Parts: sequence; structure tokens; C-alpha cells
Amino acid sequence: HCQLRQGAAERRAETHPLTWRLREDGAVLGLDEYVEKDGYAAVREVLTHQSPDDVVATMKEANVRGRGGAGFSAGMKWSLTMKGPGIPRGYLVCNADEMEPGTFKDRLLLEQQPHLLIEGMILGAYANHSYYGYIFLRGEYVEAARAITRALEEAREAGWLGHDIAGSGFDFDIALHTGAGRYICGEETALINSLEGQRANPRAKPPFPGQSGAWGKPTVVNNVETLCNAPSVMRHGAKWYQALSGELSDDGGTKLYGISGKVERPGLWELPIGIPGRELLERAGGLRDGRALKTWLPGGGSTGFLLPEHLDKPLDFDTIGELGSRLGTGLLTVVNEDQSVLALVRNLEQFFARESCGWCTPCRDGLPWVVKLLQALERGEGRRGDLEMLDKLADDLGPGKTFCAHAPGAAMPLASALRYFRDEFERGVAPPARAAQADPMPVGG
Ligand code: L3W
Repeated sequence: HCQLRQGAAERRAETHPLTWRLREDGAVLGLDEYVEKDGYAAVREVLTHQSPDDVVATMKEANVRGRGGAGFSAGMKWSLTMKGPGIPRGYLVCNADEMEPGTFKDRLLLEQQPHLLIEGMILGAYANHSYYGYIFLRGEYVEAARAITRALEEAREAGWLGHDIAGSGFDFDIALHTGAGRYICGEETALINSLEGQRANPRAKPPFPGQSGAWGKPTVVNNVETLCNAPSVMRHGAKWYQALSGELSDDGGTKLYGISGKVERPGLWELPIGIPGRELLERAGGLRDGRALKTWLPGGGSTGFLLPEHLDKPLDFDTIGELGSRLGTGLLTVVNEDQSVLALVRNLEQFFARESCGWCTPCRDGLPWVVKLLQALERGEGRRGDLEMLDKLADDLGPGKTFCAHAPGAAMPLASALRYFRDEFERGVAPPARAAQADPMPVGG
């Protein structure tokens, strides 16, 4: 599924900042080719001619919103990092633990264009006064690990990493850290604990990592795609970046959108942020086997189901949020009329229950309970009151009741499925037992 469905002819430097350099054959872009195509030009220019505060201001103005799912302004995050005289320099961490169900966008960038990420990290580190960087990579992404390792060596040899980068006096280097297959490590504070060699339990916020993160130092955690936007923003300016999405959205730039599920051609596209879901569906050749669309998830398992009637809404953070869902990672999961939403939700909740770190009670105890109830409904053995209990559990798992976003994320598909496909759940409730239903005085032998 990790295939860009746009040929080189469609991808241009002015409109496709993330993917225009990618090779047609999908092979990794080496340093020479990257540099030939304007690579590291932003680093050279920024480190020698601009201050860290200039970078923050430009990123803020461009309105690059966090591409991991939360959509928090990257420029705002960078402006909130503790920095300055007397404050120790900390870390810039790239969250490359891409484990969101149905999500395979960062993988494309990591496997095929690691230098873009490295360049984005150098800019991020400069803006945040970070002295060291980590790429926290999903363990299963072995090809990406190979590509990044090679790219880090190339960048070091060429002087883009290490001491006095591009003669600017700025020092920064990056280490690759591979995860061991836990979804919760993608939560920024769990990631930091994991990096420190501790159990990956999320930490309470505040303090936000920008104040006190890895080893107590100011730490910035950004998603791969977010960081990959920084070079073009700094090279061509905030206004150019904003104009990429034009009238479609107030969010700036492009987005790596994708589709998987029951479509003809699953894949990835780089498109202006704010395009409607219908455009993606059309690009994917529509539904497979001529079946009808039943529902879709806009951006991974931790987002809420939407309906066919929502297909013309802009796929941006605010609009999808107003519909009661979340843009999440922006990779759609398409569900057709033959599929059971109940079974789909049960599958997702099993995943979330297994991946819970177990620290907070609603998450540790609530998710397995949800799974039990859903399994009973699937077998047609649900009991009266189960749906109301699921409603309550979805609420108890919701925002503000746990340390991190894991349980609220898990509650999204559950709550939205109960809202839109309640009949499927109701059908799983067993009819009242015969004895209770029948005449209490059985007649005859
Ligand atoms: C400083 C403040 N910083 C917020 C920062 C915060 C974090 C970011 C967003 O992620 C998403 C969810 C799922 N001072 C701040 C501040 N920040 N207020 O902004 O924070 P928040 O709390 O809105 O969300 P979050 O917990 O970081 C939740 C998604 O993550 N998710 C899974 C994602 C998976 C992938 C993948 O596989 N590639 O991304 C699971 O829940 O969509 O929207 O940095 O520190 N006052």
C-alpha cells in the first residue's frame, strides 16, 4: 500500500513540496540527487542568514499543523519550547512510530526520501536550540531503517550533520532509534520514556515536552510529515506555502492523503490540504466490485466514522473536527455495504485494548470490557442494557479522563458507530429468554 499514485509528470516543485523529488521507480533518493534538486538549500540559507526566531515566525505564519493527527500548530509548538540563555539545549525528536491503523504515509517519506526529513530536523533543531536529534522509528520499518542509516552517514560525511553545519557555527547530530512494536510509543511522552529506556507509559502534561521532556531537557516531538514540510516553508516562504491550499482550507500546504479498504486502487497522493474525500475516492478508482460505500474513517482507527454524505467536506482539521470526528493522519479507510461495522469496531477495540499501557483505569479496564460486550453482540448474545453500557464506556474513555489520547482515540470509532449504525448493535442483542417470554403455565406434556 505504500505507493505514491502520482507519476513524476504530475508532481512539480511548486505544488508538491513533499514528493516532487521522488523517483519514479520508488528507489531511495541519495544525497547527490537530493542536493541536485535543491536539497539542503533551506538549511544553508537559514543557518547562515536567519535567526531561530525567524524560523519559528515563518512556520507559525505558514500554519503547518501537526500531521501526526492532533493538528497542533508546529510553529506554535516551536515558539513554546524553553530556550535562551541559561536554559540547557535539549532534543528534537521525530515521531516515526507510524502505527495508526490504516496509515502508511510517513513510511513513504522515510523509505524514499530520508534527506528531506533530516533537513527538516536540522531546521527544527535550529529553531528550538536543540543539540541532538532522535528518529524514533517503528521497528517493523526495516527498509526505512536502512535508508535512514545510509542517509545519516551521507549527511555527516557531507557536513550537513555534526559540528559547524554549513559553516554556520551550529552543531547538531541525529541518532536512529527503532521501537519494539508498541502503538503507545507513538504518544509523545510515552515515546520519551521509551527513548530514556523506561517503560512506555505516558507522562502527565503539563509539563509539556517543550518545557521538560527527554532527560528533563526541553524536547520537541514532531511527526515525520510535519518536519518534512519545514524545508519548503523556509525556502519559499509562508505565503507560498499558504497559497498551496488556497481557498480550500485555512491550514497551509499539502497533505499526504491515502486510501485503503474496499477500493480499486489503494495508495497515497500529495494534494492540497482541504480537498474533499470524494476526490480521493475517485482517484482510488471508486469502490471495488461496484459495491456501495457504507462508511469511512478519515484518518486511522482513532478517528470517528463518517457517512457518504460527508464526502464533499474539506479534509482538514477543523472541518472534520466539526463533524464530530478527527482528520487524524488523513488516510481514509473505506467500508462497503457488505461489511459489518460492529465487527470492524470490535477489531479496532481489540487492538486498542491490547496496546493500552494499563496505567489509567478507564483505559486498562474499560477497553477489555468494551471488547467483551462487542464480542457478545457479534455472537448475537448481547443483553438488554449492553448498548447503554457501551454508550457509557465510550463516554468514560473520552477526553480528559486519562493521561493520554489513547482511550479518547479508541472511543471515537466506538461512539460514532453507536451513533450511525446503532441498528447493527441492536441486532446483536439476544431476544428475551424463552422462559420469560412464554406462558408461565406450560400446557400439556
Ligand atoms: C505546548 C501547550 N505544547 C498541546 C502539543 C502537545 C503535542 C501536540 C498535540 O495526539 C493525536 C490524535 C490521534 N503547550 C500544548 C502543547 N501541545 N498543547 O501539541 O497535543 P494533543 O494533546 O492535542 O494530542 P496528542 O496526544 O499529541 C493525539 C493521534 O494522535 N493518534 C495516533 C497517531 C498515530 C500516528 C501515526 O501512526 N503516524 O500519527 C492517537 O491518538 O489522531 O489526534 O505535541 O505536546 N499548551
